[in-house]
Amino acid sequence: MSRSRAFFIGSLIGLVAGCAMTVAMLLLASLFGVATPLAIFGDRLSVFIPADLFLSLMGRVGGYNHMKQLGVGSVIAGQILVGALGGGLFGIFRRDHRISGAISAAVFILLPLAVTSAVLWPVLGTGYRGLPIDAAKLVTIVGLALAFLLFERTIVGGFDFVMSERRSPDASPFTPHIGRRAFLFGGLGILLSGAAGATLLRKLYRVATFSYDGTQYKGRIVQAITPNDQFYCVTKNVVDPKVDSLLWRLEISGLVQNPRTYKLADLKALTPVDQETTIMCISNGLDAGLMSNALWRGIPLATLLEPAGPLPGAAKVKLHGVDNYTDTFPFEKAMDATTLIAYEMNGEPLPDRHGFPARVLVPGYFGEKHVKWVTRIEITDANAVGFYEKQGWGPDFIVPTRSRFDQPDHEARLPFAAAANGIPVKGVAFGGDRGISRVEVSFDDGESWDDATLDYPGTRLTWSLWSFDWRPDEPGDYTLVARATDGDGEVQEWDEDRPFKSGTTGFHKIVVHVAA
Ligand SMILES: Nc1nc2c(c(=O)[nH]1)N[C@H]1C(S)=C(S)[C@@H](COP(=O)(O)O)O[C@H]1N2
Ligand SMILES: [Mo]
Repeated sequence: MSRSRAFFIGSLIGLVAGCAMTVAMLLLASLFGVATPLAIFGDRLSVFIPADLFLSLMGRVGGYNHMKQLGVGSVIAGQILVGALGGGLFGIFRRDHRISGAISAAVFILLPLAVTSAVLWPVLGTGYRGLPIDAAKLVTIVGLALAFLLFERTIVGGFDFVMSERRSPDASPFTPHIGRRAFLFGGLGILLSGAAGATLLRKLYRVATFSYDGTQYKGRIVQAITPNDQFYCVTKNVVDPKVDSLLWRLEISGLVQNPRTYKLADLKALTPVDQETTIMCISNGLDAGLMSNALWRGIPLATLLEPAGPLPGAAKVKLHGVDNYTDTFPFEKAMDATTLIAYEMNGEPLPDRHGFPARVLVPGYFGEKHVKWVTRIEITDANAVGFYEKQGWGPDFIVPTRSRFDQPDHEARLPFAAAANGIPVKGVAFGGDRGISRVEVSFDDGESWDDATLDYPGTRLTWSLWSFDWRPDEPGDYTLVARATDGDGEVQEWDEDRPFKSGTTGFHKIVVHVAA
């Protein structure tokens, strides 16, 4: 058999093996929530992509959801391609050499296991059923080993099948028989794994985050408390964790005298606090709805940190989600009475997509810091950085004061006749953990201002809902601007020097046409 033919047949077998391995990974993910390279390779990679490039890539592929799909698709294509290449090289080698089981196991199981584990090391402790990080790490490695074992067995078995049963012992290995068998193996293998893979992918697609990642809450529907199923949602994941609360633990570790692990029941046995808190994503545009408010129940983080006995040098806390998401904030903020581990949202257990069984709430900071599915709180020195921080978001994560119109719509046309009865103008204003003391509205692009009514003043930790009964004197095109003042008396402003990576500042403006 020629080298090129050996390579070709080997690639075909490798292709089948790569497909089989991918199916195994999909099966592990969908049945047991095991982390596989399909999901975590993207996590590992994305921290190396600077925020600006990340945003421009995202724009080019048509949004975060498309980028995630592209990511998973590329990993699948990549690993099948590498499989085919490995099979091809194996084919050339096998043409002239006998290959023992030990060698094929070393090359096709141990080597890829070592390389993959090393490359993915920081994200191996991911588990979508909520296993503690160290256990999840072990499970991920076992999952990888199983997938590579299947790959190796398929390659070895494939070659045995294709090369077996030669008609006569001294017939040239060039027989058309090998070609037929290779064709049969390849065709059937790709068909079967393709069908299984497609079924599993469809199943995973249905539970994937594509349908809800980026959900906004804005406009006329806005109420003081956002219903759980309308609460804005942002996740880095393709498939979000669905945590089994019996497997789940919360670890307090790092620079502490007494590391401790809590079960959900332990947390619920502590005295809870109820706290209304508004959260907003750092990427929320001035007119956008990546902001919501809920009544949360949980326990102050300090009640867990104090008994742990923080050691000198404790400067930050680093939070880890079961999805390998991480973020940090100052230790001092962690000890603030309003920083909570929340397990209820508007009187119900946290919905899965909002972090069941527990998430952190750290009022005043952007949504990034409110880690969902939190499983480890590590007390660290000042150098620790989180997932989005590595991408270059920040350095400032404190929410600047802002306000938004929810009514009327931008570019709305309203009859002047109706204006006599008043045109309702409504919106929200948010001042991080400083509250809102005043909202003003301008109808002449900021020349003059009128005080709006705070219909729902909220608390220092929440947004305020405001309104104004607008009675324009004459028809015309009006530019409306809103401006909030926070609870400390600081007026909302446009900070020219603030990098977009620290969240945008400025004023929401809408144009309204009052027609004669
Ligand atoms: N574990 C984990 N926590 C996370 C995220 C995530 O992807 N994984 N996303 C963060 C981001 S970017 C935001 S804006 C908020 C959104 O919280 P919500 O979906 O409950 O509104 O969660 C933060 N916490
Ligand atoms: Mo976010």
